[in-house]
Amino acid sequence: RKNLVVLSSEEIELAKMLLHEGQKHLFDHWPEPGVDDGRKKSFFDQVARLNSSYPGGLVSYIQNAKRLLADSKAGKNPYDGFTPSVPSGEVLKFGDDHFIMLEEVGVREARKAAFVLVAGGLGERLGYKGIKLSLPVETTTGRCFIQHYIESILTLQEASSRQAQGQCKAEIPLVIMTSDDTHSSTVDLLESNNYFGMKSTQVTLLKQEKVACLDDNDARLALDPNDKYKIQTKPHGHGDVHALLYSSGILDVWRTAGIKWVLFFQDTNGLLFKAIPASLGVSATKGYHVNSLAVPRKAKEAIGGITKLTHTDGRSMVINVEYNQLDPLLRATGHPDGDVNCDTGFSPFPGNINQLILELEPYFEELSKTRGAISEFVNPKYKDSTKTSFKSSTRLECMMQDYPKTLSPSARVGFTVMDTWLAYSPVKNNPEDAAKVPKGNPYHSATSGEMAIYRANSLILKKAGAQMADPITDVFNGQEVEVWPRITWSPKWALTFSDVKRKVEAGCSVSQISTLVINGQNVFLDSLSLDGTLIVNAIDEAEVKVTGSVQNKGWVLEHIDYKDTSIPEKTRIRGFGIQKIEQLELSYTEPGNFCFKS
Ligand code: UGB
Repeated sequence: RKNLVVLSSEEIELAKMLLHEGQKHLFDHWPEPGVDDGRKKSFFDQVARLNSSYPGGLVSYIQNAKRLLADSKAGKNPYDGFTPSVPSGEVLKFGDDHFIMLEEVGVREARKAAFVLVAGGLGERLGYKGIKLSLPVETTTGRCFIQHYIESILTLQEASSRQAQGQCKAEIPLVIMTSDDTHSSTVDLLESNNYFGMKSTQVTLLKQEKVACLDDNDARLALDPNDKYKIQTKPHGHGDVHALLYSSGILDVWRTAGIKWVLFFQDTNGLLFKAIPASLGVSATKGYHVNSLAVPRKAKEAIGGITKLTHTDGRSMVINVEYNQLDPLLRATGHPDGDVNCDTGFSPFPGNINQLILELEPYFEELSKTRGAISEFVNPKYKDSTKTSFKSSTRLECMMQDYPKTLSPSARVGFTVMDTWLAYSPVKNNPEDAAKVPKGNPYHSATSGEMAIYRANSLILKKAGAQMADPITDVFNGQEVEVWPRITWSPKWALTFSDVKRKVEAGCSVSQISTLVINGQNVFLDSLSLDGTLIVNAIDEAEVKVTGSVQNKGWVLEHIDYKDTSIPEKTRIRGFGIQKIEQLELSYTEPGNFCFKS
């Protein structure tokens, strides 16, 4: 007390709270009043921020930490008493009648949707220096992730408004959760590109705060090693998104505006929007309060598994169990081999891709009770088996997919499984780690992320009746991948399978060396034979039919080494660049009907 500067009443309350919660050490080194007063004030500014950004404030944080650290020390398993089993959900088959019906329902529902992108992570595993949203989804067009996401949402908005003729035009809101690590770069990227065509008022950025680090099992807050007036902080995880949405008041705004669905997604999955319409259709037709998108998952693959957990006391929930917990849980509950593939060649537990669709009303009701607090965990690295001290400070963490953990068993929690090739190909791993991934398991690298786009688009065209050449295999940055024709289209061209079918007429064929770029809403391919590179650009008011045979030397993939620092990082993390030798580029900038016949 003698060492305190002249404090405001709020600061005194904060100091008292810290002392009461066993944090006296934070002040032990403070010199007498008059020395470092400015820094002491900024210490309290930080404490006030940490206090207001955590549901229940720092008192709750410290108490939760004490409890979780004690459980961790005692080796308590969070899944004690729970038996895992394979839950049931919707398994969709791309392109069949049911899928097409669901896409139609999903597009209709989209006018009542809001999107939430969690983009506060730095992507340490990828090792890329910029924000991941700025990375190209593919390098044929160079369109980056945030551009692709925004254009997809805008297309959904248009399509949904068209379906609801006569009613007012939808404006789908987008929230982006950032962190100190990503906020300013995200703002710069959006502002310097005019929000990629979205109204700036449609986009809301919510910045998550980091949480205090913990030095020991008594949850004593850690001081920053470089600044004794600062508490060391680390990210709390993507689970923060729920508390932020709640505290920002935006959920209430959405309820008033008639929003019914909130769709959460991650920063680097270029395939995601191919799966959105049908999954939203599942939520609407099944009346799911929570719908987790999932893909078939190889046993032990580093993504969580959607699991039904039934407790001895009768509780049960359908929840994501992280891959490193699923295997031991299975072993402990009568499955001596743990997480293994079944006859299908995949684990029976579908893989969580962290894309959630929540119905707003029950979500809001739940958050009104919890204030968005999500079940947390702690992962201290102990110095030795006595578990009395840590190698370095730790902190509490939380994951957005743990939201259903607090729901009552009557909540309608389901999932939707889609083919991986259609729905999931994130960019998370750096080339060196990706090259070490066991054969047959996905690399989740920039290389595989880009190749997945070409494969999905090729397979979709094939399903629509085009004759697509088979892929070749090649090795980039030590990763063996299938190389399909480099097919890309802007979301405007096609969002659903029905869109593709309408625009690809009979008799089209594409050779393996080909590249096709479609930038335009009303471009129709009719008996097109492509062997080379074709780019078609058209304004919305131009209706263009492309037919005949297009042949040229095209664009080729050149191998490059990721260690070659003379090449931009965005390119070398893929292990290839594109050499543009020859192409046919068609551009239609005036309204009208056009036919190009080669
Ligand atoms: N993110 C934030 O916005 N804030 C944070 O503090 C941290 C992350 P990672 P992770 O798709 O394969 C998840 O780091 O957490 C954002 C699921 O938990 O890429 O290791 C970040 O910007 C796992 O079950 O993934 O694993 C990014 O957009 C599985 O589904 C997103 O959160 C796995 O993703 C995910 O962060 C997967």
